[in-house]
Amino acid sequence: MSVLKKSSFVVAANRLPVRWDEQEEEWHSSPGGLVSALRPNLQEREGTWVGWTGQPDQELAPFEHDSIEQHPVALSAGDIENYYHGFCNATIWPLYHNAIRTPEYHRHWWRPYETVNRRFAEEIVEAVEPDGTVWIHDYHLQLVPFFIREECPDARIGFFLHIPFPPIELFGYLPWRREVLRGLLGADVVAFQTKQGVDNFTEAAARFLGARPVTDGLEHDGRFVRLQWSPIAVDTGAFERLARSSEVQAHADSIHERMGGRHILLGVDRLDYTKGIASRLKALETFFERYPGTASRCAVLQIAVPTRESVTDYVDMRDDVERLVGRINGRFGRPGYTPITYSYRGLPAEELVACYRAADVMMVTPFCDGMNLVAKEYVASRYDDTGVLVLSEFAGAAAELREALLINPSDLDWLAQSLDHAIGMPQAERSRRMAALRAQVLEYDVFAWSARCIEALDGVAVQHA
Ligand code: ADQ
Repeated sequence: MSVLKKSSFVVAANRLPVRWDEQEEEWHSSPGGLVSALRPNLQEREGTWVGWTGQPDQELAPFEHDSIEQHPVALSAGDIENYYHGFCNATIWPLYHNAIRTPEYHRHWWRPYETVNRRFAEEIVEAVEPDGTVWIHDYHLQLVPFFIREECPDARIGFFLHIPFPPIELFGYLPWRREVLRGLLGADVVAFQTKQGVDNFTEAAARFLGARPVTDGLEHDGRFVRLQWSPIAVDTGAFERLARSSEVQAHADSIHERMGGRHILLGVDRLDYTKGIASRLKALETFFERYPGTASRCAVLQIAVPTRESVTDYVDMRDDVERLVGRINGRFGRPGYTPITYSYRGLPAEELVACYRAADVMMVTPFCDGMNLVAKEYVASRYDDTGVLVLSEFAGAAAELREALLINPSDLDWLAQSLDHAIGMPQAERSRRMAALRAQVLEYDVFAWSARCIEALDGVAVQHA
């Protein structure tokens, strides 16, 4: 474990913000709002990012990319199986998403989760100055704050959970609930996407660990842990710039043309069971049945990004989604008209924004979602106050995007009716709603989000002084 230099600011996440390009044999930056939001801080403070490269058994020395020190953590094939696919994605992911799928509890997943979290903590301790700042991201690394605190009592430690923190009735099932809570409470600041997350965590920590709720946080083990509600956001300016570019405009026009000039209803999701894609398709079937006048003027574009393809639940879900698309197209299609165009792939940013520009209606209908950035990206791309966002009440984003057409994704009739409403919405109402949504994502973008989180962490220095 050779470290080039100690850093005063370390970010840790399961993945490094780079990926290896096999063909070009070089590292590329992964796209994403989180990296762009943190880049200025990381560069200014000569920061380090600790994470996994995405490849098994890759022992790499730290290296620099994009003016950020990259500090790889090696994971074996067994770690990937048990820590990542097992505990992270088959225990925590379903449990924290309201147990939409039944979480599995296995000791042979838990132990590797602990071991890998310890390894991350060791790498972080190697990388950070004793009184430096560490910002840990997401459910893969919930034990890391405690492990770092043991070694580095003067470090300022922040943790941000990107997914929901579940209600106590669900969290209580976790056989290792005390260990997870103790892990998180090693941080100085624990932040969540929604106020509900803060409330659920407070209740769980009080009940299962005896932590004492106080103003803005908890007292535990003689320490104050600040709890924060900081909804993540998008790089609104970057989306708007892309949306205004002539290439994207031209691409959006060509999508419109390909869809026969019809109104376009768009869905863009990772193909995950939390996102409610099958339910959305069933609601679209109802829409085509009940509102034939409106529906015949519409075409649906559903783009699903491949994800977790080795997991049975995800393979089954893909089959379900493709069967539903086939059924709807069989029932409502006719020569020259395919109601649903379905694509199973990730898109480059320009194509994604062209889809946002082409779409008259954006459908974001998860059963449960920490935030949902697609909803905010769509709004950021509608610089001319056009378009309608149909949004699930169960996305974290619904707390801020109140002028969307809010729906319950299980209520297929309501969703179908909302699609009809969205298409028929008078221009004035459409612009008023979108202008209000845009004001929200303009004022509170990903830079405001990271500044808010880092400010809370910097504030901790005063406590330690
Ligand atoms: P995700 O579950 O991955 O993230 P989401 O917030 O929707 O969900 O982010 C998806 C990202 O992938 C978006 O930036 C989107 O542009 C991109 N994407 C989706 N489909 C794509 C496609 N076909 N091609 C290219 N890109 C595509 C988790 C939580 C969320 C939380 C985020 C951030 O589950 O609730 O909002 O972290 O905290």
